[in-house]
Amino acid sequence: RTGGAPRVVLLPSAGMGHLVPFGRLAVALSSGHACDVSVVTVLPTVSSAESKHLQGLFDAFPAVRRLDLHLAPFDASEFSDADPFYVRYEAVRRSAPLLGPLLADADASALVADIALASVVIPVAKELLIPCYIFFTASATMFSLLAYFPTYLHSNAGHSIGDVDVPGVYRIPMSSIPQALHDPNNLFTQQFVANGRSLAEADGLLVNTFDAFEPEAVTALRHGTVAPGFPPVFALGPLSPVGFPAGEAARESGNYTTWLDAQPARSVVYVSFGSRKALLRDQLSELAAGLEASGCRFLWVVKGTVVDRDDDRELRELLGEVFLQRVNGRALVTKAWVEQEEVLKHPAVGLFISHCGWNSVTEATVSGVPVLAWPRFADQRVSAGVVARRGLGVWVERWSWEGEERVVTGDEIAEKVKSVLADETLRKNSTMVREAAAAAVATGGTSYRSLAKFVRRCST
Ligand code: BUP
Repeated sequence: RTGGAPRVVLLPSAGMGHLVPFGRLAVALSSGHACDVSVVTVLPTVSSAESKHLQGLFDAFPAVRRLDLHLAPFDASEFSDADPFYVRYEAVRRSAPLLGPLLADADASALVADIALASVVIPVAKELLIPCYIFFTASATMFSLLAYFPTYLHSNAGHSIGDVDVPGVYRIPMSSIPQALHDPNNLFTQQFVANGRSLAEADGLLVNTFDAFEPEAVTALRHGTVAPGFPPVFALGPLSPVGFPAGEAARESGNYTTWLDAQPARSVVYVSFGSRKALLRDQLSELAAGLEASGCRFLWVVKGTVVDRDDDRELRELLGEVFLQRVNGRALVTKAWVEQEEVLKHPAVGLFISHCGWNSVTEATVSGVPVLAWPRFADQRVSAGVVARRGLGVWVERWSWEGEERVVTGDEIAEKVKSVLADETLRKNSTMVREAAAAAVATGGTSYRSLAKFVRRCST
């Protein structure tokens, strides 16, 4: 090695929920801590949103290098029923041996890999004597579940999954355990367990959270209470939104910024269920009815299908021309990508109806916008629990999640939206969360120190 700045290679996996925080980490390390950063771009990308996001990152931050990894041929037919993202994780996992030459060429002093790839990537890095760090892009609470899950399964052998009491953290109710984990044969469960088992072999673990937001989980992970022999844990969030030039996204969605500028302060309900899952038709209609009946202004990012590349059905077909005309003016409904970090920072936005993807939660902590949590699948109920526990938002636990038949009615949604938007205590609490998030990343704050400590370790 030639010395100088640490050469850190970042290896994200698929899905905007993973790519976005990796991009933020790349910028924090490169611009904020003078590291020499490369980001592995796994080709082909899954969706146009991913390609655009990566291109935006490399264009805006030319110091961040791009390393292309072409996936090895992969027969996906055995996983025809699985979620396309889990299949993608599997494809990247099976291409892990191709990483060796890439890391050697980059003369990497550290690899930071996505949690979805942990168990296959750690051995590759070890063989090259490159320290391997694992970045968990969801909550520390979910991370603690992942770390404890292999032990739980062992002690629970022969029984179906129940509440999981994570040592040192708290009891995660059965109803909040991601749907896939109830099935031991699910592809995701197999990856989850393998990755959980491998964590002790990593050189360190990075989490996009901050101590004051998830004190139980961060402390228990750090102290090895969740699982023994744990490597150091760096809680370095909320990673700052990077703010690529919004150009194309803004054009595509009919210039939502201009519309927001024209709305009164804190009057707009921003609605987004993330980039991955569409609501079922019946629920979509009730949500539309509820938003309309609430009488509130709203900006709604609608998803029609699972992977946005295929997301070409017209809004009219999804929601009906008549609805769109009725709400025209007081609402902006779009199927295009919006720059959510900008939306949440806009003074007109007063409430965020969110699926509680972890990035959305961290962005809400940065902006201090109160959340009406409506988790839909995966780790989102665990995240909604954190949101409610810390007073960033409200979670109506009985509202349905994927796989449940019950449809939440428009009337119920309308009542809740009105009351939460008017809730002054909630607004005060969410402001306090915003202040705590800002303090964590400010010079000398807990997350600031964690990131600096991580960089020091990469330098040695
Ligand atoms: Br949709 C959408 N604009 O229009 P999450 C999302 N985002 O900027 P998810 C936009 O994508 P997983 C849009 O700000 C967040 O950073 C949003 O990540 C951004 O949820 C990211 O919130 C979405 O973690 O991913 O997409 O469901 O479930 O994998 O966490």
